[in-house]
Amino acid sequence: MFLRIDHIGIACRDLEEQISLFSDTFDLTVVAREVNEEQGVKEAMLHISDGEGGGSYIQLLEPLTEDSPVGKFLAKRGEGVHHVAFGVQDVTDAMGKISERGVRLLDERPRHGSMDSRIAFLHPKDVGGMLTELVQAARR
Ligand code: V0V
Ligand code: CO
Repeated sequence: MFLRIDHIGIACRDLEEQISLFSDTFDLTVVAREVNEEQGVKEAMLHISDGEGGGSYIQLLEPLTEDSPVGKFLAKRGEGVHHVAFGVQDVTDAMGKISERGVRLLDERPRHGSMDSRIAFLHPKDVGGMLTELVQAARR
């Protein structure tokens, strides 16, 4: 079902500071930046490699508000890994299959994600405590 790891999402308090840390330490390049109001984040994608159906990235996330998903996560757990996102061929298809297997979807339909992807989240309590995202990358 999964093509690759699309990205690891990392919650941070200061996006610019974290971009400097990751790009300087690991020689990574920022390939996209976006404010996603629906998800309550300001984010940056740092490219790692290219794979089947799309690339792999580190996604750095700064919350827009304290009561957004990343804002609440920072208050509860502090900075660190927030979610793991898997690349899929067809996000609607994957959502259907996964939900039939008893995992709760946090989204009823795909949402807009980074770099024009289509995304959906799975409940962390049903996936071993890991907030899981499905990503259908935009066609290149
Ligand atoms: C919360 N929990 C987590 C978690 N966030 N567990 C693992 N990883 C996380 N990131 C746990 C939390 O500790 C609670 O467990 C339980 O889930 C319920 O959490 P809560 O604090 O009561 O509830 P909320 O209101 O914080 O909601 C948590 C969920 C929410 C996961 C439902 O954050 C959500 O809907 N997330 C999906 C959207 C999202 O995260 N967007 C930002 C990334 P205990 O304490 O009861 O045991 S946007 C993005 O990635 C984009 C745009 C992209 O990739 O393109
Ligand atoms: Co993400």
